[in-house]
Amino acid sequence: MAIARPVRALALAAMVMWCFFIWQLFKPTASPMGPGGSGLSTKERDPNLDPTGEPEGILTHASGEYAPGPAGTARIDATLLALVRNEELDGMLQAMRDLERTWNHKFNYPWTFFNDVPFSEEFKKKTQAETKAECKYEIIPKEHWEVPSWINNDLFVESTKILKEQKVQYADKVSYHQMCRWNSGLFYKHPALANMQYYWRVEPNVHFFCDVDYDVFRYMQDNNKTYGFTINLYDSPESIPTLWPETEKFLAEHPEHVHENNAMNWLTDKSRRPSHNEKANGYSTCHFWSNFEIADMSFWRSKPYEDYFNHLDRAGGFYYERWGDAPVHSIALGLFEDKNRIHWFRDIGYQHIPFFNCPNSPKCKGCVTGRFTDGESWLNREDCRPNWFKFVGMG
Ligand SMILES: Nc1nc2c(ncn2[C@@H]2O[C@H](COP(=O)(O)OP(=O)(O)OP(=O)(O)O)[C@@H](O)[C@H]2O)c(=O)[nH]1
Ligand SMILES: [Mg+2]
Repeated sequence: MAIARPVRALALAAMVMWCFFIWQLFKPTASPMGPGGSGLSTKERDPNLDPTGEPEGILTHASGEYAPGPAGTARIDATLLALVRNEELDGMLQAMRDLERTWNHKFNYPWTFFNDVPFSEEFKKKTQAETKAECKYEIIPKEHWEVPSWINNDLFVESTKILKEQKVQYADKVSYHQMCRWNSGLFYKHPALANMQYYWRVEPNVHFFCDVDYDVFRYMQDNNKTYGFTINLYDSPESIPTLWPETEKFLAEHPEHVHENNAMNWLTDKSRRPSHNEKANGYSTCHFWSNFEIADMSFWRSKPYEDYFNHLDRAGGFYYERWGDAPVHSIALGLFEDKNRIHWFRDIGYQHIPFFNCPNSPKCKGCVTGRFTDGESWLNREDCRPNWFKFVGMG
């Protein structure tokens, strides 16, 4: 029986609408980066969409020399490192499972866990059960964790009220300030790390998606890298209004610390997000998202960084504002290190809610290639990688 033409047209229109609807649901989220912040500008292509393999340079692949225990000879002085609370055990186990599956079961680098209170027996037993590698459980010395003597408590309470009004997250949680300060300038002074040079920072609940078959610590050492990141973001300027002005004061006192091949233009860019630069008084707010870090502690232990951290610490902004270890580390690296020694680990698939680094590689499972966030679309504006690529490159 023939179907009337209007009915056919209607069916066709319905089919087109249905296809459009399905496409909208499943299309990959493009990574975002236009100046107004609503998606990639037409000139910018997300490099995560390009096929990604192992990095160039000297690589050491897994071998029998990485067997667990003292027999392993190929490992260098490096550790996986996590500051974590007993209550976060499940999230830690999940993060460990991901990293052991994709990387560490091949290399068996030790894990070092840090806490401001003793780890529970359950925490120790269950984390050790996730790995063949050695696990160490360390308490942070009081003098590294306590609020420093020069912080005025009344001023702190007043300041947090203002930060809260400006919607700065966690501003009134003392422990959050303590954590940021410890991660900025104290973790690498812990006696348990005295013989360690490199670390890979891991937080509870993060995800790793891609198999990595080379020793990332030896990659850092053999290719002269100081710091590796996966995600590069804008910060909330309200949390750091005087961080850049304090940095400028420090630079006036110590111009000798600035590296000739620095990333100053990435730190001070104004063109992409002018309002952030303005509110942060000259700092773009671009930073390496430090819940993921693979780095050489020699940099944190160097005189330029020691001087810089002490200056910031005395200025009080870890408490009177909410300076995070991410902008502090990033500003220091951008000023005092050769920018060619900073590496984008584009091949390490990673997620800390709500952002991803998800490369185009058959070695990755469980993340959508090129997806930057699975949260609200405005979060796409927070991606600062295009500036890093523009001013420094993708090495
Ligand atoms: N032992 C201990 N660990 C802490 C404390 N505060 C934070 N941490 C750890 O420090 C890391 C960063 O803290 P988060 O609360 O995740 O901070 P964040 O990543 O900025 O915030 P989210 O976006 O909520 O994850 C995590 O590994 C926490 O487990 C604390 O008071 N004690
Ligand atoms: Mg976190």
